[in-house]
Amino acid sequence: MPNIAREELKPEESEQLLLLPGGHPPLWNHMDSTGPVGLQQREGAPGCSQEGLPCPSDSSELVLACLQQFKVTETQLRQIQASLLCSMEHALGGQASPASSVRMLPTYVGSTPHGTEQGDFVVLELGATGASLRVLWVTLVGNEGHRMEPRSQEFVIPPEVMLGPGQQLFDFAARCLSEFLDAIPMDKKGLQLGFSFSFPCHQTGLDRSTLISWTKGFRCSGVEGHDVVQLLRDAIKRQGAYSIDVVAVVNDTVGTMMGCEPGFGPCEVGLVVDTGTNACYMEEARHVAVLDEDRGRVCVSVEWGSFSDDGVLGPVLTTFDHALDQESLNPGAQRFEKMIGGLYLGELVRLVLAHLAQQGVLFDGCTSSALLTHGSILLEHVAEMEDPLAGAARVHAILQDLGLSVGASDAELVQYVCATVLTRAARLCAAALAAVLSRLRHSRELQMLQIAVATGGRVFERHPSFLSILQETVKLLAPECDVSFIPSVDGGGRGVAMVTAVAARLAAHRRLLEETLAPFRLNHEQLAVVQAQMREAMVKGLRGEASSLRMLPTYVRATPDGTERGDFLALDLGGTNFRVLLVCVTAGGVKITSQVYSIPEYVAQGSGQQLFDHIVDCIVDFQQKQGLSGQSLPLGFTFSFPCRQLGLDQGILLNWTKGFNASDCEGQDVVCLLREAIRRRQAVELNVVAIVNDTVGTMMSCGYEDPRCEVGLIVGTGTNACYMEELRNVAAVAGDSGHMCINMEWGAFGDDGSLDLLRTCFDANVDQASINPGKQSFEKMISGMYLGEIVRHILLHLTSLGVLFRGQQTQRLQTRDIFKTKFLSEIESDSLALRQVRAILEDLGLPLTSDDALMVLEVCQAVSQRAAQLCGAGVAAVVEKIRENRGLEELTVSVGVDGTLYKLHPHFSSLVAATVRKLAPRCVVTFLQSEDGSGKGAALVTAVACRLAQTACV
Ligand code: 0WK
Ligand code: BGC
Ligand code: BGC
Repeated sequence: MPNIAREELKPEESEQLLLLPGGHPPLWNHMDSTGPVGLQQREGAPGCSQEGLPCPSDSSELVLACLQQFKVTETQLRQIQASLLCSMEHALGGQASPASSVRMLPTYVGSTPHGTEQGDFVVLELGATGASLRVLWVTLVGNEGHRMEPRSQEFVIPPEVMLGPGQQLFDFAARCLSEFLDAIPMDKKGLQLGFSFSFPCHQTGLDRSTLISWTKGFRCSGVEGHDVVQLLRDAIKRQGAYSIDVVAVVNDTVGTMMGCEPGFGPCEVGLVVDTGTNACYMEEARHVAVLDEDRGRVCVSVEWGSFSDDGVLGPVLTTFDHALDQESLNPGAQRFEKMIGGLYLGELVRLVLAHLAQQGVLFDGCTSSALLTHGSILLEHVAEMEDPLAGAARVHAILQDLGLSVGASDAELVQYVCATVLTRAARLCAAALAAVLSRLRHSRELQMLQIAVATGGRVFERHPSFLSILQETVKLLAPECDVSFIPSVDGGGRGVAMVTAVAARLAAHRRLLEETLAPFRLNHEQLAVVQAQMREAMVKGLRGEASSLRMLPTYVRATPDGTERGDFLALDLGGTNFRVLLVCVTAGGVKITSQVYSIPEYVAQGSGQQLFDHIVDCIVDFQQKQGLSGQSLPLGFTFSFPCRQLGLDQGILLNWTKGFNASDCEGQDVVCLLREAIRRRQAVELNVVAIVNDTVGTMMSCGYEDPRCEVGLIVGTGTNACYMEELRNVAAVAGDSGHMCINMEWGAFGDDGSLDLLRTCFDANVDQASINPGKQSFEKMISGMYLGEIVRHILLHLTSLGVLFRGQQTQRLQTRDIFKTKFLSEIESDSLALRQVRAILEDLGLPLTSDDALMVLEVCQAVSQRAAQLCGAGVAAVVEKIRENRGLEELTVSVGVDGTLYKLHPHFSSLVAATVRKLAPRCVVTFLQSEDGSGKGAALVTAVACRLAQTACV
């Protein structure tokens, strides 16, 4: 090798040169003052620039000047490392990054392989190795099994396919797939394919990936901006030879990382230097802004090929790099890749050789059309020529094939050029890798990082010096990282199969999830049937015929007209809380003072006497606190259970619901039970004037503000509705004019089996476990007391299928009522990120992954959506009945609503309204959320009764 006189270099430069790692001869040491040994005087030849061949000393200057450009100093490498690291963190933060930045693309690969993956997978590799694609059949045998060698076949991609219409490229790929599979003597049913697509893509799932831009030698039309998995699926369908399920798309760096030999791993960085170059690594998910994750890691494809921060790259870009870029398919793009990728190294060498030949330094100043032809020197040529042993001979052979006559010193100089270009590529790649390693150490808050890097690509395979220079330079730039480089054994095919296995498992889980939730996804037809069945049951119930809807007259004939006045006591029993209220109705409005009291389960399920004595105790306590003791105010009793009312103050309890089961009450007049309890508690005067259902109380309470409010709806612990029916339609009450508020008790809708088509096994589980099996069917599909339990049973089922929580059934999840309905409202709230969903579930002691959290969210959404839609179908039946009762083309009506589920669930109310709009398009329905609960309504009913009683006395 020629050597260059030392005095030419700046002190720090010479110092650095000497430091060149790995014992590789520093480029210039061999250059003596006379320049490369071979640069002696040369005679003219055709195509040669005879005149003014440089004298030996000039030619070494020329060589030095030419190759000097490829020298990247340690300072420059550190600047590139720092700028690349900055660009990585910028892109991770989700800040819009200029095209010249790295892309940091999440790959949806959340864990390195845990070796349990098993099965046969087809892998299609496109783009990693330039003008060829490879198909592999990979058999994964899990931890135990003996490793099976993948079968593979390589297909050369014709240039016109690499530059033609995208459909042609994908059809070509599908044809290669079939040709490969035709030769495989295996069972080819249920084939699952992993697509290794080595180009920058925005992934939105393991099997959804949109191509950002072509790189390397590809530029097919109609693909950028499209989902390449769909394009492949369409091509396979067009090919029609095999039904192949494309379950995962993977960047080649990810395949390389995932294919890391178990004994060495896990590798958490994948580095590819083949035609192109790129790396991926396992980043902390919380640092990837586009993912709303706070736990675990996710593999990020850096796409450092697009790094070209002019500030730091400008100084190292040579005239040859600019020339290469100008003649490339994508000028201005992938500048960093074009200094490292195997597709470009050969071209850089060609450009340098052509330049040196034209300068008369090489080949006697002779060039050849082949030497001047783009792409005539390939990566493998550089590898062969650079080979320290056989290289010189190969130089002669290869360059003679290019029509050049190679002098003795030419060969050495050519090898020099190859080594120079390659060394720079390796050092730049090292700077980039050092940036990734620094990022990893930083994101894991480690002093020292010990890491395994999986390497893949023909530059590694063919240029052994590439790895050693890379290693040395990484040690220089990232001394706090202890890096072991693990060559990938099969170019990442196995790694892609690993990801495919994980994707296949997740896809199978998703299918099982969809199958499980499908019965909860009610379509318009099904909801219209529910509406029609409810309508029919309403009519039958009003006629007193057998119906699951009791349609109980409430003896409330009018909504308030605003003339009500006075102070009233009100009780509100049957919801989440038992409340005692003082309601003062004045011209200026209604003032409410209330106190919440609990009804312990042992009281709710104890004796009736105990329950009503507890109620009177609360009233007395309230009166004392409000200074009302001894006053006998008219009292309105909101009793939220099915009662057959014989009058405003007579209500026979038909059956308990919602977890109440006090004895000796069913079949009794609950007003009497209350009065007896009052009597038992001497010295208490209470005038029970009215008993109302909470739906009626809610309708009245909202009707006080909006006279069009003629429907009351409760969706809380239980569910029910009432509405103002034409008296003529109420068989149980005499009279043909005027209205009567009907308590539908729609909770029992379907108890006659009319909802069985919609009932799922999970509904049956919940019903079986309830204290009133076979009762309140509609309620048990809608209301807050049951939705959490339905979700819990679905989660148990999915866990038993291995879809959730890795199939581990936990004691907690088998505990009744452990999954509160309020969790649905919390989990489904838009403001909650998945991580908070996970926090709720972890509090339940559920060991879950982020996929689990996502699935639990979908289960909650399916259960609450069905509940809201069924509720909407019920309201649609009611408002349509009122519209038809009044023979109106269009009805404008308001619905007073109360209940924790309706009020707190983030989407329930809007889903109900949307369902009503679809099923009752001729009704304009306004939903009024009751602010004061039905206690106020009960007081207003009492006030109306008192007003009517007074006018009756007058
Ligand atoms: C508040 C009403 C009450 C009704 C309750 C229903 O004042 O009468 O029973 O809403 O909602 P829950 O408390 O069952 O969620
Ligand atoms: C692509 C990367 C790929 C790399 C190595 C680059 O051109 O943009 O996605 O990983 O080549 O094949
Ligand atoms: C009761 C109804 C009540 C509803 C809402 C149901 O369980 O049967 O009377 O209106 O819950 O609280």
